[in-house]
Amino acid sequence: MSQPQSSLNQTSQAIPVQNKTQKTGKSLPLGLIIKLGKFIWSTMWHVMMSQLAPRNKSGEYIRPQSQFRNFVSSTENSQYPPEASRYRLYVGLGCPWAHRTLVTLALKGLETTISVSIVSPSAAGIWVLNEEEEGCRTVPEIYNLAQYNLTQSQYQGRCTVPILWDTQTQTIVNNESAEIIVILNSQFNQFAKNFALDLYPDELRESIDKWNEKIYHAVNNGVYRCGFAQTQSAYEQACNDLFTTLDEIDIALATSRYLCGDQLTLADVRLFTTLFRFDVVYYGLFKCNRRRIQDYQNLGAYLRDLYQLSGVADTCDLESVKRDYYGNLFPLNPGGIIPLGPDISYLLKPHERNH
Ligand SMILES: N[C@@H](CCC(=O)N[C@@H](CS)C(=O)NCC(=O)O)C(=O)O
Repeated sequence: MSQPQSSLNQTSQAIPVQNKTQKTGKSLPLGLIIKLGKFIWSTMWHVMMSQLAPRNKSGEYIRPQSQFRNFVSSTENSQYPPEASRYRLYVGLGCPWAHRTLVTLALKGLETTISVSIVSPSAAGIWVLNEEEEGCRTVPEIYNLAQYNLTQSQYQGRCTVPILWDTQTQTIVNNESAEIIVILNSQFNQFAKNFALDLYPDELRESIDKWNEKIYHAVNNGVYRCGFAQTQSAYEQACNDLFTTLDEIDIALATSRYLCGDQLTLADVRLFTTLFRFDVVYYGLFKCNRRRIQDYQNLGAYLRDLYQLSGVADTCDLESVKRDYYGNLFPLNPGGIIPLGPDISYLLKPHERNH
């Protein structure tokens, strides 16, 4: 019986680089090029990740704290009283944290009270405005202006979105999405179309806070802990935490329409923006590929339910999510090729969660 020809022989004959090396001696051997490439690539990756994704000694990603933490309130002498057309949100459409603020804005019906400026990531990985505003062209310039107006000093931290901006004092009120959505839920009711909708009611706060705590660590930030892990063990820990928590949520959703019962809350808003991105970018790019959300019986239908709530689908921009994650936002895809899929039309299928 004739043996198949050795693939090694075939390869060495087929690779012109090696032949050229032998003939001219000018190019490096292929093996060396690959080794050198891997070394440079992995060194650069560690340098970039150490800037982009701070980590602890075990290689686990640690998210920096947001620094502007003021509140809009109608109390006497409030520096930031609720007013129509005074505040503005800076958001990137790819960003899940910024997306929380857009969903809350839509659910409350505050689109005509608070304006929205959309920013996009530049090739250098900073958020850039579509047009000059407040004399600024980039989000770092917005942060510097705010810091200068508050303390006459230069801003030192991360320049993240979302930002709740006060056009009157030209400062940042708050840059923490978890707090901005609490502000939007409660402080602008006099202007809100859906003023009676309370996404953070007193009687559910304990349950909402409990879910938020668990879901932030294991899911919202958990997908980043997977994607930005810098050691195998840090990745495995994050991935196990993520899927254990998704399984737990799936079980809870078997007997409850939303996380805290029949009523939609901020806990659902916070989970939704991560779930929307899950099968699209986290599953592949961040290596969260044990299971897709659409394959969970309850979580899959729950995602469809939230997506179909009035105004929510309009806040979801699939193309921006793919473009930002696979393109300029993270150095995880050096070739810059953006996948064609997935098709998310299944999000419009009946969810039957209201029975
Ligand atoms: N804690 C912040 C995190 C926001 C955040 O990390 N945003 C990302 C975009 S998805 C960002 O702007 N990153 C830019 C940077 O870190 O320089 C929040 O929830 O508001």
